[in-house]
Amino acid sequence: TTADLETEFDRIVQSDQRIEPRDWMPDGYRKTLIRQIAQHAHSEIIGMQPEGNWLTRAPSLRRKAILMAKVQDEAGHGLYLYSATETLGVDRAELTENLIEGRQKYSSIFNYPTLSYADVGVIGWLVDGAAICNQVPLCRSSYGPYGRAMIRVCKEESFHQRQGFEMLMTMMSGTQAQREMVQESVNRWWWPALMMFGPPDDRSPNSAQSMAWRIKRHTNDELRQRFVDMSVPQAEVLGVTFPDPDLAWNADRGAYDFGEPDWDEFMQVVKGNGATSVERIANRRAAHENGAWVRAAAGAFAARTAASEKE
Ligand code: FAQ
Repeated sequence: TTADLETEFDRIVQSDQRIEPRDWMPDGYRKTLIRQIAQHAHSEIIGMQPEGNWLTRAPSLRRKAILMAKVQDEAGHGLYLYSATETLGVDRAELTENLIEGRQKYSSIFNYPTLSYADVGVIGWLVDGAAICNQVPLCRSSYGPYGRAMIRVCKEESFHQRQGFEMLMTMMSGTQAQREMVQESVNRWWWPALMMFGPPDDRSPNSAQSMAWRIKRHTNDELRQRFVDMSVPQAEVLGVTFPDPDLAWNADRGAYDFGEPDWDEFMQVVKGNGATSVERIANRRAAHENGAWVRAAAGAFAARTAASEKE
């Protein structure tokens, strides 16, 4: 009966075992996973654009090769995550339609422009840094295909974070103009990076249920705090500051106090009113439409191969 299936589902989740694609799961669990994993996949794919913007202007062959590899890794992450979503019974083509028609979200962070080359380093350091902070606990997510995908994704994101930090270290030991470029970029990205963790806990409608199902392991505010605590010492090593007058060590809490992100700005960006929201989707739509002939050719080839195997 359904009650027995639910009991078994709860037992698996509560004992920290994995739910696998063929296991019974509540509709709400399936829907939540499709929503979160698809949004995550879309973020990886849209997330290729801000840094991709600098591929043609990287200052050396070495920097260009590194950046190209990183952007390609993000494409790989998107494809893994679309595959993980497909195990829940949705089709990747449908997910792409949802993205380009604005029916599904992607991370707010990718709706900001990359105005200087320092942004490449700062995205690696702070954006990949925030992504790792959020995603390491997701390696223990209760849904097997998602948790397993996160393991490889996190390894690659760690490399991305280090390449960003290394690039910034190089710039910080360069000229005064380079140091200013890094600081200016940090000033623009700090608050949007904090927003990546989602709304504050008292305004996060999905957190409680996702935590009970062990899809999420920590609340948005817990992870945001962890990220701030991790980033401040790194900023000191680099020699940059964060644009937050309220940032201060709190010995009682053993953590940094920090200011409130602009949640109105966050809501506007999530609604599709970010500085580059329209451009990001237009680029994705154009890439999809320009790739139609590749999908048609691959489909025709697969059909012909299948037919000749039957003969
Ligand atoms: N942007 O109730 P909650 C990367 C939405 S890393 C846009 O708290 P939840 C790597 C949320 O969907 C970035 N929307 O939601 C990379 C919900 O709306 P809905 C991707 C946001 O799901 C680096 C509503 O607000 N990482 O790509 C955001 O429990 C460099 C209420 O929020 C992931 O997706 C936001 N920041 O918690 C690539 C990680 N925050 O769906 C290239 C996996 C919230 O009900 C270059 N996802 N919303 O219509 C998660 O951990 C969670 O989904 C959260 C949100 C924490 C993002």
